[in-house]
Amino acid sequence: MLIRNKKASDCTESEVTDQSVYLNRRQFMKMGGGVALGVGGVGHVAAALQEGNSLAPPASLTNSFQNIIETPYGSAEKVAPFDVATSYNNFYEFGYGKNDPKDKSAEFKTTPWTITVEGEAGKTGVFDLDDIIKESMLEERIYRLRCVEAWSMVIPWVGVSLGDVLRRFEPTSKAKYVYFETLYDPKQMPAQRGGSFDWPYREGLRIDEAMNPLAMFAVGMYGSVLPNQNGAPVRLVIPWKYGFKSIKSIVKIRFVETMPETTWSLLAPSEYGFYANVNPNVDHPRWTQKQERRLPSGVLFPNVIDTEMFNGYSEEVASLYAGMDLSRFY
Ligand SMILES: Nc1nc2c(c(=O)[nH]1)N[C@H]1C(S)=C(S)[C@@H](COP(=O)(O)O)O[C@H]1N2
Ligand SMILES: [Mo]
Repeated sequence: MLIRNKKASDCTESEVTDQSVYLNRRQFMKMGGGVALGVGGVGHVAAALQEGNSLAPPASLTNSFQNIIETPYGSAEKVAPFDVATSYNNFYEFGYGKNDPKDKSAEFKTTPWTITVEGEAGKTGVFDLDDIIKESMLEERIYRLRCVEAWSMVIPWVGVSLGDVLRRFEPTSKAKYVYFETLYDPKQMPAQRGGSFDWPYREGLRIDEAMNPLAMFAVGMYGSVLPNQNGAPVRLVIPWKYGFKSIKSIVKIRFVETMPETTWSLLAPSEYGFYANVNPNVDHPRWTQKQERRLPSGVLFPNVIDTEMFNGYSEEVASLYAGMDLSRFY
């Protein structure tokens, strides 16, 4: 995003998708999973879902993925087609182009996967991801994802509340922030072999932000496991913040007393802050944040909409920032 900011006109034709694919997954499921749907267009949805579902969860989680709980989150939203959500990505470890993550992550190995938990917590150590997840019921939550580059999409995530996971490690009263790190493995992640990034990718949240019920520890999307390009096997989804806070392929969680350094704020502190709350009233120094391209969009169908404060989640999160000057703490 530091490198280039796509304009609406830069979109590829493949992103211009038939209106029918906007059909919400739950509406689709309620209509009978495709059985009774011979009409034109709906097949696209079935195909997208099948493609999404072709990624099998590990055996230990098969049962969890077969019993995903529906939640009220985003039930009225029009979900992005699976193809768009999995081919227009930011995952700089695999390259800076929007197609690079999909094209270059096919061989990425995500099992087994462990997460190291450190710092101000009662329970620290190395934990197997399957063991962390097995203890909770998986939920589906449909959230808007708003990138700082001024595009957005609606994605049906599968996962659990981040707070529920973090509480199990018993953070101490000194845990004022929580820091996350992505895998560093230049053999598997080609862009880590060079470039201007100080790898690994790092992110962080204030502890009360992390404990907010909206914050998600996601292990899937579109009803099955995360595709590699979307941050397999586990990522954050923080829907009221710019997308770069939603760190992918997490291997480390550290509870800390002071605000941690984060990748984008280290690289360009005047452009990307620690908080990074979606805010139409605070422009990026090089472009406006008042509007966004809701994907899929393209030349014939730009689909530009107004950006909402906290990405439309004010009711849930505004109180976290009471009294703070959000133009200063951007
Ligand atoms: N490790 C890592 N996490 C990352 C990124 C990245 O480059 N590396 N990009 C971020 C950005 S800028 C966005 S917008 C989202 C994109 O998520 P998606 O590709 O699943 O839509 O992932 C975020 N998480
Ligand atoms: Mo982003």
